[in-house]
Parts: sequence; C-alpha cells; structure tokens
Amino acid sequence: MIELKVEGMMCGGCAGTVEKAIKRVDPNAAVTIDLPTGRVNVETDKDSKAISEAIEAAGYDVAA
Ligand SMILES: [Cu+2]
Repeated sequence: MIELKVEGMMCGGCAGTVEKAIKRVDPNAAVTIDLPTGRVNVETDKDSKAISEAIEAAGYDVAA
C-alpha cells in the first residue's frame, strides 16, 4: 500500500484524472482518494516512484 499526498486536486474530475493516471501504471490498482486532504492510497505492487511520476505527468504535485 502506497500513501501519497497529492496537491492540486479540486474536484471529482481531478480525482478521476489522478485515478486514471495511476491505473495506466497498474490497471489492477485499488485507488482511494480523499479529496479534502489530497490523501491518495494505492493498493499496488508497483513502486511508488512510478505512481508518483504518473500523477505528476497528469499535472498534479505529489508532496514528498
Ligand atoms: Cu477538478
């Protein structure tokens, strides 16, 4: 399980974009997004760097 803090998500559309970006890395990932806090939990066996890079490529910042 990877826990990330993603900055810049303002609405459900943003959350959907982030989820899609993650699923491009791992189609089987289980993604939980808490919009108010920006907390994103990802159930995956991919490494967190690949997930973070995909989120950043989609236009959002991942806090370290
Ligand atoms: Cu949005």
